[in-house]
Amino acid sequence: MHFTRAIVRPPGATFAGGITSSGLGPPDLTQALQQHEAYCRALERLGLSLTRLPADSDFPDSTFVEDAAIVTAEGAILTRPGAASREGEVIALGEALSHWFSELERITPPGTVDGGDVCEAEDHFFIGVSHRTNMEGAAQLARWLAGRGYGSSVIDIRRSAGMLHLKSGLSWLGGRRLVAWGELAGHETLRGWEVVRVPEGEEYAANCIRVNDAVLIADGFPRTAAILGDLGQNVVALDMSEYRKMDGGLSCLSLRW
Ligand code: CIR
Repeated sequence: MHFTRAIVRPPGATFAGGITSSGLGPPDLTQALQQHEAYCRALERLGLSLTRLPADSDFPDSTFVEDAAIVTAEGAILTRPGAASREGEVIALGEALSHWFSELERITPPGTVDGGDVCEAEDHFFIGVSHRTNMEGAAQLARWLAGRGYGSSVIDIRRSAGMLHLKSGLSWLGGRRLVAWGELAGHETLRGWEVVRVPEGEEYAANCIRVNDAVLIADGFPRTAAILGDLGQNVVALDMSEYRKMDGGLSCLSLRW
């Protein structure tokens, strides 16, 4: 789909108090804000109009807007994030999205879904069951998608070490092409898709986003950038160091449609 809009939200003063397992140390807020601005400018250069929500220090992880909603060409649904500290993030996203989507459904208890577990690939969605997204949430989302003409399949990543969300290890590059790392690249659910493997040691680069005629990837992963470049992709590399410290990737910093 051709993207024209995105919602973003910079990190707030409590950013370093968010959930993380990275062991990379605390993020530097000034640097994180600079990286956020560069990310926003890259989206704008690709033709997107941004809605910039104000930072909210009540929710340290609220810069990761992708987790609170799923937006498709056929409508949007609010999630119910799997981490208790993040549940309230949905309120601001719901308000913002209601300007464009009049009928906003939501994932309801006992279902939980983090948007980071939902990988859109044209008319098909891969839904990760993770420590954030449960079976019930995945089933609710699959039903909602089916009602809008989308297919879906579930991939259980609960035993995949180091993978917070499905999209930590899987991204869509357009057409039938995906990029993935590790065991996920060979997962039976991806049979029939062309899966580009991220080289060992560059796993973090598997979380990339195709935005119109470009692919945004994290800076510092030259082998992945070269592979994508050889495939004819217009690669734009962005410094994500401070978000990586908080287990965040490129995709989670925006909701795009
Ligand atoms: C969290 O653990 O929820 C945040 N610190 C990171 C969320 C990253 N979101 C994403 O990959 N979609």
